[in-house]
Amino acid sequence: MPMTRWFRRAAMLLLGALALSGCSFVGPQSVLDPTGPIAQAQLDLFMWSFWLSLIVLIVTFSVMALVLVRYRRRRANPDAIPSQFHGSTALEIGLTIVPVIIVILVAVPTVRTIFETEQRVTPTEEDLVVKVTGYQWWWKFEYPELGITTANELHIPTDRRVVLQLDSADVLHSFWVPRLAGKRDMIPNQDNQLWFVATEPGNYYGQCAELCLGAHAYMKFRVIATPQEEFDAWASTFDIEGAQLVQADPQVQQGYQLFAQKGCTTCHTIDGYRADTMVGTPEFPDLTNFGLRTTLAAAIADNNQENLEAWLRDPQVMKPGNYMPTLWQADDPNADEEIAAVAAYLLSLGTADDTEARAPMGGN
Ligand code: HEC
Ligand SMILES: [Cu+2]
Repeated sequence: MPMTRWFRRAAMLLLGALALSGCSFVGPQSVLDPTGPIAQAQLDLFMWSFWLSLIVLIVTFSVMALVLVRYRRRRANPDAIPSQFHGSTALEIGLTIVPVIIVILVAVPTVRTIFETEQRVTPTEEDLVVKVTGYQWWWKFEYPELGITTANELHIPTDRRVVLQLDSADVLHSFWVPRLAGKRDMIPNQDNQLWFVATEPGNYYGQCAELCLGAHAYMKFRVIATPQEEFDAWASTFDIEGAQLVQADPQVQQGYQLFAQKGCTTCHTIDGYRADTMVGTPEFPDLTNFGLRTTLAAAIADNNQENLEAWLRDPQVMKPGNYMPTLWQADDPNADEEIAAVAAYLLSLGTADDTEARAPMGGN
């Protein structure tokens, strides 16, 4: 029955439209919702080419529709041939010049934007320089002027130019925060640069944009832009004299002990607390002030007691393929209690006040 077929077609169209409308244009990783000059310039260029293409499309399709209707075969005189204009010099010149003009209209702003946004800059004292290193599958952020090393959450001040030095410790990665700037490759032993300005405070979502094997899809990060004073307050929490404070709470104390006993210190640093076996720069996420982090394991989950416990019990469940081992046997009778204590300790980092005891140096 043709009627039902039409109904089905209409329903399919409606569903398609609904699905499309589900793709929000202003999600947390949308290039259509830029903040700051770089992302804005890139969007402007995109919109310019988009409208230009739309005009070309409308003109071309209108001419096509006109020709189809006007010169269609007519019943009254089926063999009639429309008047021919082969060899029309005016038309040929026109059809050559118009595309050239269109190419110029696209090329000039494109080249200009590339020079404006991709140009290498020499950082001045006004700028904030951050060294970013990509690892399989997390990010190290170092602030050379502030002596801070952290992971997966890049704090920056608003309205100030941030100059990133991009590097990779292993394979190719790509640094991408769609709302702040376009992608930039991170290549081992090649010093790439990216700069941007966040003009609004916010929590910007980032993502590795270069297939880097295993847990690539889980290699996310956050850029947390706050006014300069808040940024300074965050940075000052890293002024740790000798060792990070440990809260007096017995569970936190237990977690602190276990952190060394379970061997976490062979890989992870907490300021003033690292195993002697660890040499050179840490190749694993620095956990100093971890309690101030909002996310966990390269921004794949919220940082809270429940998720941290799940992570510690078996990191492979939450983030398949990553390089952190499980440190508790499945049948360990103390696992629940110990994991809860370590999670509580990690969440307390950076939140203790100065009246609490400083942790002794070194692991066990
Ligand atoms: C063999 C080295 C190794 C050991 C030992 C190890 N980890 Fe990890 N850890 C890693 C790696 C690698 C990652 C990064 C995983 C990822 O996100 O891809 C990680 C990530 C983490 C994270 C998330 C970091 C972040 O920036 O979000 C936490 C928390 C953590 N480990 C805690 C621990 C604790 C607690 C222990 C001891 C029970 C421990 N780790 C033992 C290698 C190790
Ligand atoms: Cu990557």
